[in-house]
Amino acid sequence: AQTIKAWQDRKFGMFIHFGLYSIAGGMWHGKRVDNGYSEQILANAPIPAQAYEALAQQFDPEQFDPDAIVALAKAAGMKFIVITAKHHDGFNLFQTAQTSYNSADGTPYHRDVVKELAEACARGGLKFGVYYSTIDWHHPGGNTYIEGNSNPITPGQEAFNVAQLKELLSHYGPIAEIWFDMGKPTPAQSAHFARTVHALQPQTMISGRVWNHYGDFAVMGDNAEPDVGMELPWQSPASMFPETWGYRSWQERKDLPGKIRENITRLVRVVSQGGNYILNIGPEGDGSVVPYEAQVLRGIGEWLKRNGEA
Ligand code: FUL
Repeated sequence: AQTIKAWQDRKFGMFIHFGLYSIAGGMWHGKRVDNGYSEQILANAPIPAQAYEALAQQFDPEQFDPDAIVALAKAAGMKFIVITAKHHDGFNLFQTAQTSYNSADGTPYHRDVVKELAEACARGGLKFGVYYSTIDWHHPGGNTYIEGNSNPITPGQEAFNVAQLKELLSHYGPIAEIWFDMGKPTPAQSAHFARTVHALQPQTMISGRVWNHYGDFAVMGDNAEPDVGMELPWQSPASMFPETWGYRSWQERKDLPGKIRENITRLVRVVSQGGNYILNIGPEGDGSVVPYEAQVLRGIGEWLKRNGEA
């Protein structure tokens, strides 16, 4: 079982935002959607629910290579990976009995992405975690994207989430951390989610975005760092371009050396204050890692090696 110290000592990890939105890549009907994050394009475009769901029929990421992603994370000096098991759109990257809207049962890919990455992490010696949105724009009777990200969670949705949490904590080996995100649970709901996780895996670190003080670690705002000393273990979630976490085909990716330096600086600043730094990649719809993002990661890893880490 991991200790909190072991979690803190990992310091640097990879976040992966990947899902149906990666296929859209920040474009809808040939137009750039530039308001909001591209992983939330369903809400931002907005895209009619049925048209968005139809993206599942195009989900066939042949270039998604879990072992290569693990190797890349290791080359960067990262010690863990967290992937979006379910984002706000409600599409699942794992086989779940709760809905066929998942990569294994509802797409031509027919594969459990979470499982394959979990196994690759185990093979490569990295810790594995999942991002899990407690709101779900696909859930019947749940929150709709018109309402936004921070809505009450209906009792039906609470039950659905708890059933999925049981699956995630039972079928994928040790889950180092679960990155709950968004939604506006009641204290009883936050407690229910946390209890469900810890009943199955007491060592799993729960993110503060389960809310109501049920988290094991604090998550800073997106791309933010604390300005006061922290009591809880904490993590700073970072994207290379703050405009998005999910793949955006038209993102300008310039000044690679500057981007590498910027991320080394952020990493060192976060780690020197006792935090841990989770840096995101947003693979393309076919599962390939954006070359620029891979180069940034390799650049950080080279610097860490030259400076005696990793
Ligand atoms: C946010 C989410 O709403 C974003 O889409 C993204 O997942 C980020 C890491 O957390 O709050």
